[in-house]
Amino acid sequence: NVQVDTDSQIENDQTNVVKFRSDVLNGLKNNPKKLSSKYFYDKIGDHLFQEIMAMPEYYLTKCELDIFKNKTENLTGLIASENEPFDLIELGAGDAMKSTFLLKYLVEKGKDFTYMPIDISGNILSILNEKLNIEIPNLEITSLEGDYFDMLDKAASMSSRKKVVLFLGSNIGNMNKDEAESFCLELNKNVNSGDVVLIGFDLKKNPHVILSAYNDQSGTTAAFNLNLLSRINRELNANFEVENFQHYQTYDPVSGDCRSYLVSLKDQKVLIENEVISFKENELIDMEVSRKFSESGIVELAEKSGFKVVGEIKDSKNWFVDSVWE
Ligand code: AVI
Repeated sequence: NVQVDTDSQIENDQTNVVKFRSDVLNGLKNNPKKLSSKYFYDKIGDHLFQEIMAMPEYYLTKCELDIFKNKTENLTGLIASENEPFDLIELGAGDAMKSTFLLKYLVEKGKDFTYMPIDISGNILSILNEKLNIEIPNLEITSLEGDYFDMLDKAASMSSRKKVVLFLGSNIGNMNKDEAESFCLELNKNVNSGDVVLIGFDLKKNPHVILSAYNDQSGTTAAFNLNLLSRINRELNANFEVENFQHYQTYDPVSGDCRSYLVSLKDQKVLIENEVISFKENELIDMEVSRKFSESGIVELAEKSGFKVVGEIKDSKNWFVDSVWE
């Protein structure tokens, strides 16, 4: 059994590297050059993201934590008001720092539910499992390791109870408009009427507040972006000289798009395996979008993907919203 797991893990890693290589090479042949922020999260990237969440400028995590910690009763009223048993499925659960407050409350109130964290990382899931077993001994947990939609499918095949699906942290903001729409459409296909979806959105607000969250004094967001070049060096045998690139952040308060770029500081050539990629001085790599929403933008996204907004909870500053859809 162990052998089978190890073999399939190796196979998995190999498929991942092939996909990573082709995404990187295709993205760098684009005009403007582009890398996908989904690749920010290797071990070092995970660590840098933890540091970002702890920075004074990065308000998003604190706001959503305020909702889960201080508005738990409200939240429960929106997702589990009746006594019907349900599965609480969290997409990209990670360390479930915010949802743990909800889980504790639901168990205290004697709600009949199973927590189903979905994550691509089996390692993260086993750490989470251990942590929750200690913190909330009466919690029923079924961990699902893999792609969100494959695992939603698996969850549906395991039980026919009502589903409450959480997608927190403004992760939806890292998708462009089309990607967010197709993601929500796919989500819609994976739930039934009566099921509930709760999505965390970062709201438009004073543009200085938003820009500062991504243009921090400590340079952590810059390091987070530059780490992707180092990751490409490590995993794809490339030779980016990271000090020849500089982080540049923009925020457009009209569209709500907060974008990060890396600027090439000189004419340079980079070798990725046997391919040469040329950069002109000041040429950009488009790294990440973190979209900020208006209330009407959220309603529009819900309706375009076949959902209806049935409730919302904001943090005490009104900077972040957990929007509830059916
Ligand atoms: C994970 N995601 C919601 C973060 C965001 O705010 O877009 C990633 C991030 N990028 C820079 N800082 C944080």
